[in-house]
Amino acid sequence: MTDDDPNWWRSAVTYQIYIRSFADSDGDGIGDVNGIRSRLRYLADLGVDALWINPWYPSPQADAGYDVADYRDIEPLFGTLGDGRAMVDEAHQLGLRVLLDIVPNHTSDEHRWFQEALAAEPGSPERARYLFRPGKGDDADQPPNDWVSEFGGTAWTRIRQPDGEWYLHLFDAKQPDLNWDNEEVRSEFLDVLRFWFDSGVDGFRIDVAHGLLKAPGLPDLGSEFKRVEGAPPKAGHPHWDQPGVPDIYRAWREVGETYDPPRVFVAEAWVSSVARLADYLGPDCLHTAFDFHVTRCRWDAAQLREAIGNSLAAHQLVGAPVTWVLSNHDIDRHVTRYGRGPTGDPLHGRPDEPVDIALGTRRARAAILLELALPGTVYLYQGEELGLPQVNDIPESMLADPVWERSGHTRRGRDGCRVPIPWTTGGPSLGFGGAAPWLPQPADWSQLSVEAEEADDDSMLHHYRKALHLRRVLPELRTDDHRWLDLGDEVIAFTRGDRFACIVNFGEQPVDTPAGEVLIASASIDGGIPRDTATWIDLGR
Ligand code: TEU
Repeated sequence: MTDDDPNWWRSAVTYQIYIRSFADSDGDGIGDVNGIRSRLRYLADLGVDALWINPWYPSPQADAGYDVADYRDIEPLFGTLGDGRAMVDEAHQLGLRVLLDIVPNHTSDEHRWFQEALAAEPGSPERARYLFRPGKGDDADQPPNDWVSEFGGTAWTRIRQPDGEWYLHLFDAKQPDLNWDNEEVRSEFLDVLRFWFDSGVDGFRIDVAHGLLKAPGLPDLGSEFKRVEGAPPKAGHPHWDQPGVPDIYRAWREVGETYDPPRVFVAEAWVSSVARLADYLGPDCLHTAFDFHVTRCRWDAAQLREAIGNSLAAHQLVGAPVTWVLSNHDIDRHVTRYGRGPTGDPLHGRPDEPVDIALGTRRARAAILLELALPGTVYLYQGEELGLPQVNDIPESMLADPVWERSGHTRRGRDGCRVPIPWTTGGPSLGFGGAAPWLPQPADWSQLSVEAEEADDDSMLHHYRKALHLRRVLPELRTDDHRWLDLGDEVIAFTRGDRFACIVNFGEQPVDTPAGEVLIASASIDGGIPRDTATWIDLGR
């Protein structure tokens, strides 16, 4: 590894690899570990510090690998443990850290534990690893409570065994929730962490980190906590962000700290406020947690300024860096989000909603400069460096996200942000590998391919590379220092240290460019900084 700084995670830029869709080495239409290995040089050249790889464990793939059947191996579709170890070593040689994705809220129904639970009696230790309950009603044929699956429908499924118990699944029926009040579950996951840490993995992204504990007695949601599409869960929710969840991670941190260098964590926690998020963070708990409050903002100066300010303040109280994210594999790509109108679910649009892609792309170029200039750590989602938009016209017969079926075909799900990466301008899968990728790529993605963007100095790819390399060499961007500049309501502006300024104009009126050296701009700033444009200036003081 090139850099021994134990605080690397405080300002790192991490690139999210959605393994199914990144690079396919064996031509079966699904990305794999050796595909990642073949593109490590590209990632190092891009200028990122670390990689986060979505789940690669053996899995029936009912939810693209978030249904784990064995936490200590690699899915044969993706490769072997040997391939995984080689990938981690090769990444390290290029100075890239590697985070895996751990899925503690639920297993696959094909996990050995769930199979043992089905074979065992109600009340047995095998059933106690999950959340089995008798049904309601005279025939026990009603679900035990009114909880709903994130993907649609009830969160309970009745088993076919004669005892007819029901089990809880906050996601797909093939993802039974574990019982985190059970000591065996807790110690098993500590052991899984050690398994991967021992093989050199640098840390974990924690899936559904806010979901592990459920309120005692599993009370109904009622009207108060009824699920609202696109809204964060309210405080006091019976199965999200229960008190006691952060304590689970204190034990995880202790395990991470026994390694040299210490291993790190980032939580995926959808909670009611950034203050609640901060509860998961600190020197004896998790290092970082994605800040989805800012992700949820529209391209609006007031909304963004307020959310950024709240995040910085809440994280400062616990001494943790903010973790900024524009896109991931669960939400619509931000080129598309920022090209939509000002109403509707900010993260998941309707597929027929009008989108101005040119506008969204212009804003995305500005957004990355805003994000990379803030104090904290940043996650990029594969393909955002190419400016890929959401794909809204995948044929229904090809939709693979369980959301499509579980919602009774009312929500198309998340496949539109998971379409395989275009690497080349030609070839059957634009260089992804093989003839038929698992999701079809739009024909015009040839122009958004790595090859096409390499050849165009003004491309999104060159813009990202330039910004990432600048971020590396500007020491003030690795400090906590951040001061707002007041350039009017329609402008977000701040300094870092004595001479660095970031200015983003959201308003119609161009903003005067301050005296100094322009380090980078998201569009031409001759004649002032126009609307939807960001720039970094060295004020030279
Ligand atoms: O997502 C968890 C989760 O809560 C999301 O469903 C979230 O509510 C939604 O995407 C907000 O738009 C994680 C993974 O990232 C996702 O891919 C998995 O499907 C899910 O967990 C189950 O493991």
